[in-house]
Amino acid sequence: MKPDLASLPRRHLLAGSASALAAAGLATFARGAAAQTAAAAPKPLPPFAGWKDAASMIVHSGTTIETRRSAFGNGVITPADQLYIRNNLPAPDAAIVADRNAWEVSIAGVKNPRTLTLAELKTLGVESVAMVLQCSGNGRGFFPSKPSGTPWQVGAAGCVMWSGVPLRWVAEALGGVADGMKFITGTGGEKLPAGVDPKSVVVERSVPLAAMADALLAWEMNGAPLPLAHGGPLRLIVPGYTGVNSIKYVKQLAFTAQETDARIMSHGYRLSPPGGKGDPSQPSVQEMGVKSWINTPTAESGTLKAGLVQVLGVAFGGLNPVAKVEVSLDGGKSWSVARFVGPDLGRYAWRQFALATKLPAGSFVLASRATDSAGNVQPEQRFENAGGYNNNSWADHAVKVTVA
Ligand SMILES: Nc1nc2c(c(=O)[nH]1)N[C@H]1C(S)=C(S)[C@@H](COP(=O)(O)O)O[C@H]1N2
Ligand SMILES: [Mo]
Repeated sequence: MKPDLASLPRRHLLAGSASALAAAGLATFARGAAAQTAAAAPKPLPPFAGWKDAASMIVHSGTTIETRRSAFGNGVITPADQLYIRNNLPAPDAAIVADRNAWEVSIAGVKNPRTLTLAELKTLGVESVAMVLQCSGNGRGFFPSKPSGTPWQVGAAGCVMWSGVPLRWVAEALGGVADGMKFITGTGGEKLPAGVDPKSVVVERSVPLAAMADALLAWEMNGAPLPLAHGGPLRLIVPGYTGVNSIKYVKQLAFTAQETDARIMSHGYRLSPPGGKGDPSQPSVQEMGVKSWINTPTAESGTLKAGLVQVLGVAFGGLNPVAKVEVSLDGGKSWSVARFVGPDLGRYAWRQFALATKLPAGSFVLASRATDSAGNVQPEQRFENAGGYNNNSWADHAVKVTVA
């Protein structure tokens, strides 16, 4: 059946931004969207991210900006101007992207350690990988315990096409990884505040050496030079791992025998029990788990018109490709397999999914549940932890909609 345009819910016909809706005089829609913002009056974008599409973003702070749930489109790749930003430290001065090719990264823990410019890196080769970049705390906003940290909903994530040189080619060009090295340790190029122990603030993370298989030193994002806000001129990309491991403005890349003792590694991003504090004895937040969520319709969609509805969302598996997505229209009592939409950009990318259904008048709790290729199923409940990390609960990501 070909849908009749006149019978389609209005969200298909209008830009979904609060400002566009307000301009169109649809106050009820705009109120729903405004309720999603952290504060009553939306905060402006900070200057270094002023080029973002303001209507698509929720500005939590000058260094934490998320994509609105209603702003995710149906193409696989998240446009740069809608991608979230998370900075632990103020971003470096824009001067570092004035002469990109002159950026230097020191490579250590190889047989022939040395410093390479971006121009030199570019001579070693190029590859592209589509990867979900997701903050470890994405979904923290759904923890009833209200852990400290940004209360991200779904939008501290995006699917990005990164281009750069595979890390293994860089290592090979420098004689190979030195003996006994077990980790890849990347260091961010921010200027550190004076008068504090650098280890307490530096953005420096270690991932297991196995992550080298698909890691890149990337200078392009979605086919354009990497913006400063996303780590330009050069960024370490670690597919399948949470965002914190993809070090922006990377100035040192070291193969190391131990994990870094930087605080962001030793105490930050640890799965500690509720009420506790992170310490090195607890598991580190590293590989991403299987996860999905619905982006259309959502609570922001307002009252839907009874009839044909397309339930749309995204699903990914972390280190494994996503194999299946099921959608429930009754809060998880029964499930139907959704269809994948668009091209498969590989195991680290997300898949868009769609389930066409007809909804009668009433209230519905829509949920999605993904399964990866290894058979891991997105859990109903979040794993409780003090930091509010790794929330892949399908129940937390369910949406209530009203149909009239
Ligand atoms: N140098 C550096 N790299 C960094 C960070 C940072 O503050 N500095 N933040 C990390 C975190 S916590 C996340 S979630 C991602 C965010 O990437 P984005 O801002 O490009 O979305 O970058 C990671 N890499
Ligand atoms: Mo993050």
